[in-house]
Amino acid sequence: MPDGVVDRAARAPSRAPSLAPSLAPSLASGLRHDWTEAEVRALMGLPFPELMFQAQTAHRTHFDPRDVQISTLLSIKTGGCPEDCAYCPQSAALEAPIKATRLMAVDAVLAEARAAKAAGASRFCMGAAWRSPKDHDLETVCAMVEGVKALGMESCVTLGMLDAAQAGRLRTAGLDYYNHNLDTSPEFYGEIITTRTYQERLDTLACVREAGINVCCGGIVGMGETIDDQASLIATLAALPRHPESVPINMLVRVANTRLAAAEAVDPIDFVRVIAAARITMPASHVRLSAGREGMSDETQALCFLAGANSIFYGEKLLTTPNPSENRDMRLIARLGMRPV
Ligand code: SAM
Ligand code: DTB
Ligand code: SF4
Repeated sequence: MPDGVVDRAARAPSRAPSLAPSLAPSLASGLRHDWTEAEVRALMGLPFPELMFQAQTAHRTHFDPRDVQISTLLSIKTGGCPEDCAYCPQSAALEAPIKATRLMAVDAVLAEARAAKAAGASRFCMGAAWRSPKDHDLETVCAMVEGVKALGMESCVTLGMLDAAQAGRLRTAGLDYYNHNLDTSPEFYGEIITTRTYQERLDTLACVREAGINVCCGGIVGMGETIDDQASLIATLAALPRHPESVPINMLVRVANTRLAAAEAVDPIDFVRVIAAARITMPASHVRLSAGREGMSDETQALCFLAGANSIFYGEKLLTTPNPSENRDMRLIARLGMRPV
């Protein structure tokens, strides 16, 4: 076994997560919800040309392969988070935590949204470093959602765990997407986060779904997980009662001070394989090439698009870490003969 690869057999077995029984798989869509980890693992092990062929075939059945959906992120409440996610620079558990800020004012957020729209973004995503939102903060976020909608942009928020009433409140405000990631496989999850369970994540996703909000849910590659874990994450996402409309695949940004600051770098080709597996198993979903692009070559990003990624985070900052400049992204999209949507 190569250095840095964790032996799953050596880990304690974890409880299989259960899905909300009220949400029956939608068979009418023709999409599969019964992908097994072994099947996804086999896909990821295909010769690269065959994997790319299957991914492109799946992509073209649902999308124009020239289109790249453009979302801009803003951290509306940074740092001081009570959770212990090993990858995250916003956890208060870090030895040298970043400075925590208060929730931004609505006007300041809308000024950023206007600038993002002018730069070419169609969706504005607002992130808060919370375990879950407090009611009075949720009201402020609802005002932000209403303001973003009034600009003619799609809205997305990621605020941590939600209950049914909170999800309903966001829906009433007009929220289009809620981002809440599974992050990794159920088996590896305990190595990364101890303050929130996998089942709690699935419960939040079920509340978002039942409220009628589109689901944005994906994970991170490069946290020391095995290829089996990567396949298990994709199989778990594809086994949700409805596929997330948006599937962000993040390459770990190794931030100083975090527990994963010294994680081994991901082989870009292996990363492309995960993108392709997401595309093949969730063919009607937008697959977002998310965090980690700043450290990627244009050629790696081009391979991700060929593997079926059709969305990016756009703008010079993600939440707290750098992202490629808008000029670099627009140059790349133009160079590939693709188009922002
Ligand atoms: N606090 C909320 C939560 O975790 O539910 C929302 C914000 S949180 C920063 C959103 C997602 O960003 C995480 O679930 C994780 O997948 C991703 N993320 C955070 N830090 C990252 C990093 N260093 N590299 C890659 N992805 C990261
Ligand atoms: C997602 O999957 N990736 C975004 C978004 N959803 C909220 C966040 C990436 C954060 C990267 C680290 C940072 O900038 O703090
Ligand atoms: Fe908090 Fe979200 Fe970061 Fe976890 S990922 S520490 S919940 S901000």
